[in-house]
Amino acid sequence: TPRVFSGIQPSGGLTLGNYLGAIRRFVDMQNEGIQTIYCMVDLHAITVWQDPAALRRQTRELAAGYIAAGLDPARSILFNQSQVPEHAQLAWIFNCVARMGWMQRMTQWKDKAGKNSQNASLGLFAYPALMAADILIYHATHVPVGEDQKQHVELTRDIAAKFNHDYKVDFFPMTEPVIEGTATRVMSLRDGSRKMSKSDPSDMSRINMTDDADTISQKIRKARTDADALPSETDGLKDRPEARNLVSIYAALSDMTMAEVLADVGGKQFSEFKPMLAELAVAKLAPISTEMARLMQAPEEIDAILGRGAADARAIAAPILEKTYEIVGMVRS
Ligand code: AQP
Repeated sequence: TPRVFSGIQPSGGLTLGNYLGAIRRFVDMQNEGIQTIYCMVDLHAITVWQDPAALRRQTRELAAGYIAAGLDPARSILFNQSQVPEHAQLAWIFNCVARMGWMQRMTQWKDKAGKNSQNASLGLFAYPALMAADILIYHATHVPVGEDQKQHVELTRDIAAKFNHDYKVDFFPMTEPVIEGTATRVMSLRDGSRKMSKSDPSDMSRINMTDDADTISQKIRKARTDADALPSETDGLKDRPEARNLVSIYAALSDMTMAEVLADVGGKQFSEFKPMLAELAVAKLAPISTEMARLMQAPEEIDAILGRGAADARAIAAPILEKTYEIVGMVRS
């Protein structure tokens, strides 16, 4: 039976990239009636320094974002990772299964550690092993993610396969990434070669789910573009990453294909298209940010939802961890 797991780091506010690349798929899968488990991965967030008060607020805000975007705590299990200790426990075993060379090849590690990798945390290096544990502690079969996380889901399969091989079992499943939609890789508004990211130092590079209408409009107006008019077919977006990005955001928000959007707006200048995009973005995002703000008024209710979610998650995770320990040869008494 299919079981879906995914998570987002509470390492900042939610961006339009997280929404279009991940959360919208989370909601679709919940609404298809599949068992869905969605996490705020706070243990992952601290692989780079987080101010404790900010981490708490961002975790609750991420939960509010999930719910405001359509996740229903009665139908999806919602919780923060650190309340289910089985994630970290399985991650240790996977640290002993995964190889240093596998981790060194990860593009996220290379991007985030940068040139000064001797100064990066050990946790940042081991990030993908914890992610594999997040997924496999539920025997999840499908993981909805943005394009940037594809490599980590493939590594999860490598870890599962090596574990199964080393212990001569058929225990962990080969999880499939689910990368769907027209905006699986939303790019920075300031640089069409970088993905939109919640930790980008420039706030103008991203649209936050909590931005007000004026801020959204201003960011889109100032978004970097080339000087040409929009093409009328998708072929014309080749070598125009900024134009492609804005068209794909428009397509995703309006539930159209890029070709359909270009059939409508081909020939227009950005001075005309940007206000259309701003209006659409405000119309789609304002109800979510309003609901997020309302939910944030009652943080104790959010915490109660996460507590119940964690209990439900542990009910699935604990027996899988016990079985794993037994396979590995740990004495239980
Ligand atoms: N720009 C993006 N376009 C499409 N999908 C995206 N995702 C992130 N950015 C984009 C997807 O959102 C989910 C959660 O990501 P994450 O927070 O766990 O880690 P991340 O990919 O590192 O996201 P950020 O926003 O860039 O956070 P920081 O800056 O803290 O690293 C994933 O499914 C991801 O694919």
